Amino acid sequence: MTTVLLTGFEPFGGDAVNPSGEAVRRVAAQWDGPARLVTDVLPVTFEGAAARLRELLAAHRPDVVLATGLAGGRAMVGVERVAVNLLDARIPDNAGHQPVDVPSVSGAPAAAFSTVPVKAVAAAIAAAGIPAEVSHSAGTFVCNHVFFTALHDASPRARVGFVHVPWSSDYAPEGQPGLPADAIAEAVRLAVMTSLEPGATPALVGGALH
Ligand code: PCA
Repeated sequence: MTTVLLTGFEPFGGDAVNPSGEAVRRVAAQWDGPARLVTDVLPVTFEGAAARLRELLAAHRPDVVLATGLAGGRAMVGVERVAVNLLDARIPDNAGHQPVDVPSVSGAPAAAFSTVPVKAVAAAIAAAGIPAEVSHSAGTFVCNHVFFTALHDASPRARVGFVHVPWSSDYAPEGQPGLPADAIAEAVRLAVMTSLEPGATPALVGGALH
């Protein structure tokens, strides 16, 4: 049977909740999809998150790995296209570590592309009425580290993707964009379902001018 590993993150940066972790819990509670779903909520620490991810990959040998995290300030769900081999932390992680300009995985290439069909995933989420886009930067913090680690360490036959979500409306700071928590969970569920479908990413017009 096909196995999906779906992860979110614990809160960080002073937030009370992390909508990615909440969404993963909701998807797990309601899951009736066509695959075995393994979920976990990762610590927002460079060392701890990567170590936990590697444990999960070894224990479950997933066919699809979809990691999710919060991108506070974004208005849309962002289906990340590329992970860079770089840690450059603007704030300390939850263990107080703040790596600056070091590789995510020493000796690995500079970057790696998502292996889920990113345009199909963004289109499926948008078709459900939830704002979504393909994003070309997952940042240089713990999310990008987990994404790069997953692409590097998962089985070569696995599909690996990362989805950044906005703050949930209930917890968005004053004046900041947010989406309802149920819409975020539905976006994550649709990302899993679309990643399970066979086929390459469709050549939909997209891209970014800047
Ligand atoms: N967002 C952070 C780390 C954890 C999370 O949810 C990031 O984008 O790197």
